[in-house]
Amino acid sequence: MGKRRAFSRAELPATYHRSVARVFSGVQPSGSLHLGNYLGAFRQWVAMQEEFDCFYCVVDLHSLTVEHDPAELRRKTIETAAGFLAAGVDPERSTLFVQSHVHEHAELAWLMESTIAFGELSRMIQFKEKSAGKSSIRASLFTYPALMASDILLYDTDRVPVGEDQRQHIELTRDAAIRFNGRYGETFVVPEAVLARHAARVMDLQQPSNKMSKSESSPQGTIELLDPPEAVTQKVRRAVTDTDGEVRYDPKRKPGLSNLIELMASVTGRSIEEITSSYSQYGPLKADLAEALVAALDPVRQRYAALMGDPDELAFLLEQGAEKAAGIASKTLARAKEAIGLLPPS
Ligand code: ATP
Ligand code: LTN
Repeated sequence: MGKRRAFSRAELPATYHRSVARVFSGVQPSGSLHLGNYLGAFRQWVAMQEEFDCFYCVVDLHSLTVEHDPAELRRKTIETAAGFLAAGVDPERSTLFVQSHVHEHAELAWLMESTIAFGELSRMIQFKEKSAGKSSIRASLFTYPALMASDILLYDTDRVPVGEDQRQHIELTRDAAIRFNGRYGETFVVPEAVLARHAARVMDLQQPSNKMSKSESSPQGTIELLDPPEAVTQKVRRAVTDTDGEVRYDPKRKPGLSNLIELMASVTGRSIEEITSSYSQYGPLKADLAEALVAALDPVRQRYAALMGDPDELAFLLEQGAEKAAGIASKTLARAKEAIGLLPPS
């Protein structure tokens, strides 16, 4: 075990000098953005820009963990970045960048793999779900949480806004940071997950026991961020509910209806109680929900179209973002390499 060393003030994690908390989050460019990404993640990202120093990342290296097509990955990376901006991320206030443009992510991931145990990785639910029934599983799917820990720790992150499905990965990141700091001296800020109050886990509208997801969901069960109003309305109208006809929030017994109620609460800001007491039938609830979703998603769709019409501007923003991100990441990586015992170059 390495000898503990005290850091001079200049070397301490940046949080010790900061008055504003730092936020980091990421989305994979692995498919079309959907309502779960929007309500579970993006809306929090946008709200947090008001108060915090935010870093939002298209985590393209994570998309290499499952089968992929290179040309499609490049296209999705641009589309996902446009999706962040369309959802309201403001590049004047937040730093927006692509993970592979900042090489420190992959490098710190190796140090994280050397901090996290095989047993810990084996317990990750996402690994179990994504590897189930597959004949060929990439090694990176297994070590993925080490890369995610690296993403977060590189920026001395205090808060990580994510959907419920990522909670376990953030816990592992915290454990890794605490272990590293304990073994090698104070190096990383220990981050916290921030979950949306409602809709932290948006379910598939056709199979309400499954999470709405880019890669796994049914097309009719997934509302895409860019779905036109008619598609949104139709998908909500056809959402699977149950036959007892009572408007009641009960995720165990009435998963389909409870999902719709949660969506309504998330998109309108009304409480679950207020919603359940104002409807006695499913039809009107679905109609109002469709209308509220269309109103929320319409401006996003329009901004997206404008952004995709100006690829040079988007490329410029990503380049600027990567430069700023690298400035911070390189310092944290140097600190971590030195702490773990790697000889600094002379
Ligand atoms: P994939 O299916 O490829 O794993 P995904 O749809 O789960 O993709 P991610 O890129 O993994 O999306 O997640 C981006 C962000 O959106 C994360 O913060 C994640 O927690 C959140 N998120 C994803 N799906 C949902 C959902 N159904 N409900 C709430 N939040 C979600
Ligand atoms: N693993 C996440 C995406 C992700 C992320 C991150 C989220 C990669 N790195 C860092 C927050 C912080 C997912 O699959 N949703």
